[in-house]
Amino acid sequence: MGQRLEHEDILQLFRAHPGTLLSGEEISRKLGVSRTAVWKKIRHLRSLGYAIEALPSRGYRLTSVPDVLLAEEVRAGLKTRIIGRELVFFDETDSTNLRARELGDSGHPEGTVVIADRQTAGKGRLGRYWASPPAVNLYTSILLRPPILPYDGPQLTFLSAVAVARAVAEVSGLRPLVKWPNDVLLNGRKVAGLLNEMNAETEGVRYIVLGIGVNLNMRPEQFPDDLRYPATSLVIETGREVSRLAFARSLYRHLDSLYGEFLTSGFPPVIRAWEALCDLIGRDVEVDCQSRLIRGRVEGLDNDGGLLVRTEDVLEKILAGDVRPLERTVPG
Ligand code: BT5
Repeated sequence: MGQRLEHEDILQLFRAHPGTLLSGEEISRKLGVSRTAVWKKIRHLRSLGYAIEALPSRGYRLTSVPDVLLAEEVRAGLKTRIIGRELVFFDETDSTNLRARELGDSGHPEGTVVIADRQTAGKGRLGRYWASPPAVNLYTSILLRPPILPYDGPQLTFLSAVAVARAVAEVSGLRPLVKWPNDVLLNGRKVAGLLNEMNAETEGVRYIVLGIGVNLNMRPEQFPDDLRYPATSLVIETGREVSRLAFARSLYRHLDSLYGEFLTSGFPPVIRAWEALCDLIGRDVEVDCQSRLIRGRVEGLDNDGGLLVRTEDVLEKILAGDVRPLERTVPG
C-alpha cells in the first residue's frame, strides 16, 4: 500500500492558510504534536525541496513547492469529479498497474489514482517493459469501474490516448498525434505508452486500470538501447523542462472530462476526438496483420475500436495489426 506521507498533515495546514505565517505553537496545537516534532516536519519538507520561510518569533510560511509528484501536491490543484478521488503515491514501486489492480481487487472506488516517481518493473504490452527512471516522467494508473460490457473495454484505451494527447498539447504547445491502436506520438516518435488492463466477468466489468507512462523530462541517454519504435520526450521536443505536477493535473482533468462524457454519451464522442488526432484518416495504408497484408484507405474507428480500412472490394475491420502509411506519390 502507499505510504501516507508523514508530513502531509503539515502541508495541508499550510495550504489551508495560503501565504499566512503560522506560529510553531499554532501548528503544534493543530496537529497535536510537540514543537520539536513540528520543527522536524519542517526540516523534512525543506529536504524535499519545499521552501519554508521562518521568521523568528512569528512563525512559518510555505513560499514554494517542488516539482515532486507528491500525492498532496497533485491533489491540491485538482478540480476533477471522478479522477483522483483517492491518490496513492509511491517513491518506488514495481508497477503502478499492479498497485492499482490490488486497489481494484480490494474495493477502492473508481477514480483512484496511483502515481510512482519510479518503477522497478514498469510493464509494456505483451510482457514488454517500460523504462521508468526516477524524477523525470509520469507513471500513473487510474482505476475505473465503467458500467460496460467486457467487449467494450478497449474503448477506454482510445479515451486515455485522447486525454494524454490533449495534456501533451496543453503543456508543450506541440501537436501530438495518435497512432492506432494506442500510441501517442510527437513528430513521429513515441512519447507515451498505454497499458490498460481489465478485470471482468461475463456480465460486466469489475474494473479497468488505465496505465499511462509519459516521457516528460527524460533525456536521450536515459532511453533504453533496444527501443522497438523511435521514442522521445517533451524536453527533447521542446528544449525546456516541463512541470510534472502541471502535466499530471492536466492529464487528470482531461481524463475526467472525457470519462464524464463517456458515461453520459458512450463511445461516439471519444471516436470523434480520437479521429481528430489521427493523421491517417483518409490516407492509404498497408496493414500487416501477421497472416495477411491489407492495403486500403483508412476511414476511421469502429464502435469497438477496430480500424476501418476500405480496400478495393470491402470495408475491412482491423482488430490487430501494424499500420503503415503508404508513401504519398510525388507528382511529376
Ligand atoms: C506500452 O507498451 O507502450 C505500454 C507502456 C505502459 C507504461 C505505463 S507506466 C504506468 C503503468 N504501469 C506500468 O507498469 N505500465 C504502465 P509497448 O507498446 O509494448 O511498448 C514497450 C516498448 O517500448 C518496449 O519494448 C521498448 O522497446 C519501448 N520502451 C520502453 N520504455 C520506453 C519509454 N520510456 N519510452 C518509449 N519507449 C519505451
